[in-house]
Amino acid sequence: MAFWRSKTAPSQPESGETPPAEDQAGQGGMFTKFSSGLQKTRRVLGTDIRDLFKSEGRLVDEEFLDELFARLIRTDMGTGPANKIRDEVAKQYRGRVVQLEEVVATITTEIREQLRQDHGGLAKADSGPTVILVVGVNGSGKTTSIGKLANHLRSGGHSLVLGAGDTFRAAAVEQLTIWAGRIGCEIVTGKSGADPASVAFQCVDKAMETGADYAIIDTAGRLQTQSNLMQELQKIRKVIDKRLPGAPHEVLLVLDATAGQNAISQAKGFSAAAACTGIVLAKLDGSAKGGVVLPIHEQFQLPVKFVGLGEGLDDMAAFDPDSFAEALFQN
Ligand SMILES: Nc1nc2c(ncn2[C@@H]2O[C@H](COP(=O)(O)OP(=O)(O)OP(=O)(O)O)[C@@H](O)[C@H]2O)c(=O)[nH]1
Ligand SMILES: [Mg+2]
Repeated sequence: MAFWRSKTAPSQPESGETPPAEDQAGQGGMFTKFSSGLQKTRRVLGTDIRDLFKSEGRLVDEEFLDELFARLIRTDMGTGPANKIRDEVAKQYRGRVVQLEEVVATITTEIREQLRQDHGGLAKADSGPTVILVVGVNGSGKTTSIGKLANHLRSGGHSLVLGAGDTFRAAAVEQLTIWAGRIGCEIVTGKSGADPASVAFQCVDKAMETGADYAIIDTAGRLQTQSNLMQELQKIRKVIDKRLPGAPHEVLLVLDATAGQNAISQAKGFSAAAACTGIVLAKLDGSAKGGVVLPIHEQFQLPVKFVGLGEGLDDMAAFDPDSFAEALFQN
């Protein structure tokens, strides 16, 4: 799994299977991308932790451990993950004078361990189109993330159909139509106010008819507490499954990283109602609360599949725990 780099979408679909761009890009690119995306979080975490040390090192005692804990919490990683890091630092260094680098190395390893996940990549249907449903609260970054994901898949030579399932706002359909035009892929839209489930059905239908590799369906933003709208998601799922049994293969929950701990209550509601299979953490670049990846991972057992690192079509990366952990402390 690796960061993907921009490639202009071909005007004609490439014939045959080309490995996705993410498989072709190097680790170095991914690290750079993460590193710039995590600038704000790093500013909080890196600076704060550096402040704990004097040039001659620092004795690891209760006071130091408490100060370390308080600084970790500021990144919105929550008490569970921060306590585990505190305990690990205590276990290794209590009563010793340590240097900054030693503690940072321990924290990085601990974060990496906590984020270890088995399956970060996108699911793939055994046959027929892979259907991806994208859900989340208002403004979390759903439509933009779909644009980025579609661009990535298209750049890898895949054919796809987008479904403008947010029929609530005309601007939403317009936004996705512009992305589709730029990327060079099909889009299915419904009339304003049309049943989003019918747009989802038609999108899957179109993907099957045209032999597309992927169908990606946008939905209107909703709150996890709006039970009628959450039921609507269930209806969308049901209708998709009716057209293509077993679909959707992925239900991606887009969370706004700037929401920090609030993103957790969102994830709770959505993962129960919409049977989410993975998370896209958007706007990590604009957030000083990137530590929220840890509790999300800890509490939901849902893999963080992608992170949004800007507003452009190329500003997305497949989530990689190693790069994430290292980028948090890079100067
Ligand atoms: N900096 C930054 N901005 C982002 C990112 N992803 C989305 N945005 C911005 O966030 C705003 C909302 O993004 P949308 O994609 O429209 O969000 P949405 O979830 O589709 O919104 P609704 O359809 O209204 O619910 C836009 O201004 C995007 O440009 C990201 O990764 N980084
Ligand atoms: Mg939208």
